[in-house]
Amino acid sequence: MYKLYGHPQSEYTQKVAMFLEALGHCYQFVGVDLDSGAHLEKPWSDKLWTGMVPVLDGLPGGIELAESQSISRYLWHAAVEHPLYVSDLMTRACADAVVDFMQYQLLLPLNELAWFGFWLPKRVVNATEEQRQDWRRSCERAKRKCTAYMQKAESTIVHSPFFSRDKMTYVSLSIYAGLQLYRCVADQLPASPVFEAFLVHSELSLCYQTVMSHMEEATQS
Ligand SMILES: N[C@@H](CCC(=O)N[C@@H](CS)C(=O)NCC(=O)O)C(=O)O
Repeated sequence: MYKLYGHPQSEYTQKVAMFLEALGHCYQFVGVDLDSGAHLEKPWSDKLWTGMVPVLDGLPGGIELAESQSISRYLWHAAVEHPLYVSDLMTRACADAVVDFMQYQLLLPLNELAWFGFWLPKRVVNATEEQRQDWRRSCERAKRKCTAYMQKAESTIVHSPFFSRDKMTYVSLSIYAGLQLYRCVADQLPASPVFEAFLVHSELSLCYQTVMSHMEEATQS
């Protein structure tokens, strides 16, 4: 059985959990406490060589695989019998290009905006004015980047032959969890009917809810 080391609020962990769920794998979720910094020290540091979650354990050869993109790709490529599987190398590369564009161009500033414009102000209630100014500057920078990439990302989603509104695909599964960040900061960005429609996709949202409750239950017990 697979073991997924991660954090329920980490969109990278959520993405891998969605792949495991959608592909019908049994897996045990192991919560890693990122807030205390324990993940950067032994024994966690031996397992999490990037210093980050997620990591998937239980792979052939005893490999513990890090990096959510690599894990998702591995699971996708290994799912030979599953309808999500695509054997053609060029088709895979084109789907990966869409996923990589979303991951590295849009989701990084979106993540930054969610962090400085949503999570930090909510969590750190007694922040100094100087800190708040720093956060605002980071938000402005991230907002400019997000706005520049959002239109491209929207047309990438809508026009990609690898994306479908009605069923799960490698592309839609790869970006769904990351785009949840948009929900947190939608009021700070141009309205995006494309992202909003995408986020109500019923199969994906059901899968998302299932993995979230699985991870939260495992974290509490
Ligand atoms: N490129 C990595 C990014 C993973 C990542 O940023 N994980 C965050 C949680 S969302 C983490 O573990 N942060 C801990 C830290 O930076 O100390 C991936 O795709 O897996």
